[in-house]
Amino acid sequence: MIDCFVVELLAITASTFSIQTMEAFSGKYLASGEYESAEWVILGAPFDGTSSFRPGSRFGPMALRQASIGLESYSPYQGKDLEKKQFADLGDLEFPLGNIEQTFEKISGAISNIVNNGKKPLLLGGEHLITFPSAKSVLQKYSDIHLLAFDAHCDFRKEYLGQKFSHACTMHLCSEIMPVHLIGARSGIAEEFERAQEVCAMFSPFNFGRIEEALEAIGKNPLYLSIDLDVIDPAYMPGTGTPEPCGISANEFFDTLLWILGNANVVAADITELSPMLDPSGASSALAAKIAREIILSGTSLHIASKAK
Ligand SMILES: [Mn+2]
Repeated sequence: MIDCFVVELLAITASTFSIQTMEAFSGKYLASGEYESAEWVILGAPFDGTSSFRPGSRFGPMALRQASIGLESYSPYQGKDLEKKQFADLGDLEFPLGNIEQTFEKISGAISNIVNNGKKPLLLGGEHLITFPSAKSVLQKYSDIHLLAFDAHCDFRKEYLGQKFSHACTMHLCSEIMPVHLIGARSGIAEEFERAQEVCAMFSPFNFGRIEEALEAIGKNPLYLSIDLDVIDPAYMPGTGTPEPCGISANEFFDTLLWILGNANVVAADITELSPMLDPSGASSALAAKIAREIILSGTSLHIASKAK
């Protein structure tokens, strides 16, 4: 039986997009699938309220879905097809603009419902701050959860511009409640790097040098996978609010993502910081949609023996 939470979200989806638009998306992400049988559940969190440089990630979830029109449902990487996979898209949450506390409550309520129904949430940002209320809710269900985060930025400030709840504090907030493995950070103030080194269960700055170590430490514990898209070099991912040069390539990221999906017990994930209006070519949204496809297709039956080189 569909609970009130789902009905509310579907109502938001239906009222936000015309029938014609929804049909145009059919077969891909938006409003697709049935909640009851879904393993992965997509949910949009269009929040960019603390973005300090270039806002716009609130348009990320819809751009990712729109890019999925041009995406094949079949993944040659995993040998699986979305059409044979049980997943659902619940549309976007609706936030009270400017109210972080209520935004957190909405995210927490929705994510708690999804995990308590035995499903895996895939939250689409929005800015990276949405990871905190989401991961905190997943922690209520999985007390031994680890967070593996990809991000060009440390996000290890205790406060930023007078705010404790800021995108620049996300990893600091998460590290206070669960083991954090931070991969790819190459920007931050000295104190952030020091704290990340000291506090993180695993800190692999600049690249994926210590990713295998991280996976070993995580083992079969439940894993929350958080992908801030700016970890990928802006040459491949220009559509993001705070681009940070000297990142990893899209291929490197993709290989590592597939390896993680095949070898870790991923129970929740998010994809954040897609700011589509900063990349009119659509390439950034296409990459985000492709990443989402691989996450949705992952599951217990997937097996990749070794990391692709
Ligand atoms: Mn970032």
